Amino acid sequence: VEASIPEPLREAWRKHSASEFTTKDEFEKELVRHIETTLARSLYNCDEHAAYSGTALAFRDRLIIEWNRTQQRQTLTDQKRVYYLSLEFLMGRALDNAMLNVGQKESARDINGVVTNCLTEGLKDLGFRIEDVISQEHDAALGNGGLGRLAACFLDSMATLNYPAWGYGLRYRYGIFKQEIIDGYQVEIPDYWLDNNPWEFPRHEITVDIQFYGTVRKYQDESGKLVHSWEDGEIVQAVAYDVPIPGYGTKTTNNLRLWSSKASSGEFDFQKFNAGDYESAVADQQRAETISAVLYPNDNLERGKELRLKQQYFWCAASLHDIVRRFKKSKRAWSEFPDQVAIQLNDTHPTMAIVELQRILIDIEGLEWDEAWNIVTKTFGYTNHTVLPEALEKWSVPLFQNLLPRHLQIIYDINLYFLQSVEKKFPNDREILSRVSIIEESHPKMVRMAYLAIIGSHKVNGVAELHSDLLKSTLFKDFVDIYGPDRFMNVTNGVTPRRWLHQANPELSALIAKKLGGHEFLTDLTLLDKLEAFVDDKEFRAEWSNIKTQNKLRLAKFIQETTGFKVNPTSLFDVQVKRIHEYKRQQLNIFGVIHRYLTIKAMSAEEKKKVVPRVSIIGGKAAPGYWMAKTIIHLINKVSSVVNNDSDVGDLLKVIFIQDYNVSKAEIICPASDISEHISTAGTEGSGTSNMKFVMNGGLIIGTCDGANIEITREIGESNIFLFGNLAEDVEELRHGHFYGKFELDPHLQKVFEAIKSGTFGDANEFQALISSIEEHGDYYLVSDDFNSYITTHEMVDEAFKQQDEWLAKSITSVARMGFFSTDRVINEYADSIWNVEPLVVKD
Ligand code: CBF
Repeated sequence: VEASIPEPLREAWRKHSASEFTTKDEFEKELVRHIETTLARSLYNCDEHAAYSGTALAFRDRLIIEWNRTQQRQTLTDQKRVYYLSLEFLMGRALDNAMLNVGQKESARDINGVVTNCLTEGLKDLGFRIEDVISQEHDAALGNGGLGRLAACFLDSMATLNYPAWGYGLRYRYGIFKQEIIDGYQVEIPDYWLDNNPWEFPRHEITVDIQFYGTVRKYQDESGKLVHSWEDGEIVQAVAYDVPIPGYGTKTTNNLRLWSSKASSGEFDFQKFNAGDYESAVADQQRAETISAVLYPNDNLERGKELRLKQQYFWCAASLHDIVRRFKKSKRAWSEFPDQVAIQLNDTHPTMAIVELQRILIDIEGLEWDEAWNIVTKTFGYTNHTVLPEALEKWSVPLFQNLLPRHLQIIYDINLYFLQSVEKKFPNDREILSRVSIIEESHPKMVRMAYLAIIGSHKVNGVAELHSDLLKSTLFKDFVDIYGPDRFMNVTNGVTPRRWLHQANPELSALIAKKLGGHEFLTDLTLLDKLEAFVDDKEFRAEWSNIKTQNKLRLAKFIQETTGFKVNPTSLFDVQVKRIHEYKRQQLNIFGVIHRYLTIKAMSAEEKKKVVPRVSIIGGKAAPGYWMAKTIIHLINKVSSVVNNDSDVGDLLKVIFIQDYNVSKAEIICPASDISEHISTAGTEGSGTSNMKFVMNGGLIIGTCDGANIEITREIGESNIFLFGNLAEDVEELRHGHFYGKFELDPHLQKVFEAIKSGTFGDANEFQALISSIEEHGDYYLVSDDFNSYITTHEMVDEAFKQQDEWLAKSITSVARMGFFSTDRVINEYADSIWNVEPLVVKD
């Protein structure tokens, strides 16, 4: 193709094509140009935010070139591509990450923290500090928590490893709400994040019409073939917005395509407008735009709302249309579709894509059912992230019938053929049919999306060993019997070391690079194991310890600025940051804090001298309708104001609630923890990924035998982690005992409850439901059962922290053994065992 373009033309393009900045002058020129022309600002009114926008625009001009080239390369080679369908991409900030990934920030900070780089220097010449400029960026928060952040880490690794891969998601106008704490209560503020977003490219020419409602007309065509025609209803338009995803240390820049909804009939109804009916003239437009307006703020909790199903179908149908269009350009036979296309379903949210592909193949492309279904099942893979029953998606059949009538028919057919095959395999087992049916025979009937996802995929994976084992032995047991064990597998999660080590903790990354002779560990994390040779090196330990102190100082400063509380950075920083959920047990944490507070209050002055000062830091959002989670936040904030103002306690204990925890705050928090808490009831957490981020940054962890804590323990060694609590295999028995045996509250917890009930932390009625869920209603999350082991393990943490030398050895050893937890390893596993896709290596 290149050869078909005359050389002078190519030469002219090459000459003027944007390339990396090599001098600060080049960058300054572009920065000033963007500030003065694109942003219409000047020397006199260029604030930090304008400097950020100018930098982002100047930098993104460079990014686009590689992005275009990557797309051309992928089209030309026509290799198999991966499409990652996720309703959530929790990206965080883009500028810092993009600069690091394309190497324009590499020399930004040397080991002593001295900054030498053309972007940094250029900004300085114009009166700005790069750190301040970077921190102007609004987080792209199109996700709730672990699931969305995992998708973002996957995009980074797929690009870094040169896989031809696209992400597909929704372009929400409002991301996850902003959390404010007012009088100790969570208040939700809308997160409108799209003003001046330099990272997205509207593709107004790429639109897809998406149909809803209507009816299905059945008739025979001239050849006698039965035709299903989906007619009438409502059409909404999907418009593509593209976001470049640069890989680290490679020219590959992949694409994330987000769909936005718009009325298909143009701006608004002119007939109504001319008749003076202004309100209803815009009503259709507004209704259409509502589809992509807001991210549902529930994590591990499904509510069965029609708008959510609309979002899911809208996004799946637009993405499938795009994928099929791209495939059809290659003029290959349909049977080759699975050789060219792998689609990964991030949870059951995109399960409608299975049904949509079957519909396209049989209703539009005219394939026979079996041929089409064979293509579908070879194309899809499904990742399950949780065993929690409240998170499993089910849609009511009447709602489905109304919104997507043709799809419901197809689901019924899929189910029929599936149940016929089950009946053949287990002719004497009638019960299994109702257990595995996609349709639950309840009132109303429900469509079980996880079952549809399993039946329509060739591989189903869990996200950590215990989680995958539990799926096979409980939730999906029947399906293992039906399909055999090969369809089910485990791929333990990871995180990208680029953002979570190099970007979040540049000093530690630089120190590691100094020891290992370069930054290669960022693309081969197993190289970290070489650090173990330096565990006893005194100078190295001192540097390691100094970096932790600096990071703690940075967090202490942030805490003072945002909460007004002053914390002593020599204290033990104990962190739990994640979504607030009963199964994650922030209530256990705060009860433990109250126990510590009561213990200190009862101490003599002499005894107090032996106490290891502690700062308990907790952060996370509760789903707006999750009342118990909000009660936990309220209690944490009440305890914080009592403890932090108690002069008897002083610096021995401080309790901090971090408001509006998000990705950019995590980047400050993770490097600063001494110990972090991953304390879910055993068997409830899919994997957890913040556990990995903390250990990668030299923090130790206290945790239950749950999720990826188990593999972390296996990798770093039992002596480097503080495990406590009951095991998953005992949970059912214990729960049974709470109802049918004698339930005895742990005596220490009893004292904690007495303090709360006596009003030590304000109006006791506010916390009554939280207490009675444990005392009276069965303690489903085993808070009481695990309390004693939790507080005694914390005592061990205190003792261990006193031995700073040993603590440092644990910290270094743990980091050295974290090589397994890079998403690069994870993506390679998906590529080999699910997608069957090869990287597209780029030559210079
Ligand atoms: O696999 C990524 C994460 O997904 C969840 O957040 C989810 O299902 N929403 C799980 O709860 C996490 O355990 C898991 O790490």
